[in-house]
Amino acid sequence: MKLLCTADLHLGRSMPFPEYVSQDAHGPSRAWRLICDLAVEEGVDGLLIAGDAIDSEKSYVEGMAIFRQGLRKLQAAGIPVILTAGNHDWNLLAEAAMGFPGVVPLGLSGRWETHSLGDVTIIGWSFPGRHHRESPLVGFPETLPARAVGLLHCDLAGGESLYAPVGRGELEAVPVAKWVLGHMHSPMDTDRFFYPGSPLGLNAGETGPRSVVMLDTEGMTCRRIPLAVLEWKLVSITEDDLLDPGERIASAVERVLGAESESELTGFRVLFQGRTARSRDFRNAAAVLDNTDFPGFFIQQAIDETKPLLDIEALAKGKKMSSLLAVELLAMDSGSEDYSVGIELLEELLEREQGLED
Ligand SMILES: [Mn+2]
Repeated sequence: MKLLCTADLHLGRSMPFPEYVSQDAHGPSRAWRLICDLAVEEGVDGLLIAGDAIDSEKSYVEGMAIFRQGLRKLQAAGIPVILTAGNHDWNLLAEAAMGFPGVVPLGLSGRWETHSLGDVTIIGWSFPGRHHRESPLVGFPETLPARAVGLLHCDLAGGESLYAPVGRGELEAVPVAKWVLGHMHSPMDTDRFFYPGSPLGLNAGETGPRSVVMLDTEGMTCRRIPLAVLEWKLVSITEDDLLDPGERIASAVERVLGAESESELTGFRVLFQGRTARSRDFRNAAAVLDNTDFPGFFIQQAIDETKPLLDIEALAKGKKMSSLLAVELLAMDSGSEDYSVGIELLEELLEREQGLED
C-alpha cells in the first residue's frame, strides 16, 4: 500500500509575508491543495496526518474551511484520511471530520486507538489538551498485528517538554514497524520513525526545502517528494561586501538572492554584519529592502548588525585612555581573539569618553 504522510500544516496560520505576497497562493492552504492533488494523482491508499493540521482556535474558521475543502476532494477520490491531533488542533479534529466517513481521527481522548487499512494497522494517539507533560507511550499496547504504522504528535527532545515528550528508545521499543511523527517542523528520517516536517516553513527561521513522505508499506520504505511552495533562506552579508555601501548593498543582495531555488517562492532574511565606515547607510538599506518586490522572492526582514569602523591609527595618536588601548591594538594580530576583545573594550571606552565630554 502507498500511504502519503504529512504533518504540521497549520492551516489558517497567517504567514509573515509582506502585503504584496498572497497568503492563499503561497501559504499553508496552497501546500494543502498540492498535497491533496498529489494524493489523487498518485492514487494513494491513504493520507496520514500526524497532528497540527489546523493552526488554532483563533484561525479556526478559516483553517477549518480550507481543510474541509481538501477533505471533500479526497473523499470524492475515495482516499481515506487517518489523522491524530497535535497541541494546536487537539479540540478541532472531531468537528473537522464530521460528515466525512473516510476521515478518521485516532485516539481523540488521549488513548491509543487502531484503524485497519488493508493489511496495515494504523495506531494513533491524539493530544487530549493543549499540553501533555507525560510520555504518550505510557499505556501503549504490548502486542500489535505485524504491519503496524504509528501516528503521533510528540516532542522527541523529551525531558520537560509540555508537548508529549518521548525518547527515541521508547519509540523503538514498541511493536511498530514505522512511526509517522509530527510537531518538529524540520524533516527528519530514521529507520524506525520519521518527521515529514511541515510542508512549508512557517517562519523565516524554518529554513530549508520541504517535502511530504510516500510510505510503501510493503517493505516499510519511504520516499520524499519535494513540495516547492515556499522556502526560507537566511543570508549573511559580511565585511567583504560592506566595503562600499550604498549601491553595492543592492548588488550584493541581488547576487545572493539570485542563487537558484527549487521553490515557487523564496523568503529571505538578510543579515548585514561586519564593520563599515558607513554603518548608518545599512540601516537605511534595510528599511528599503523590507519593501522591495522581487519576482520569485521577497525579503521578510533585513537586519542591520553592522558596527562602525574604528580608525585605530588615528585613535592611537590621541591623549586619552582609549589611545593607550589603540596603541596596544596596533601591535596585535587583527585576526586574533584577543584583538576582537580589545576592539569591544575600545568601543566601550570610546562611548564612556564620549559620555564624559557630553
Ligand atoms: Mn505541534
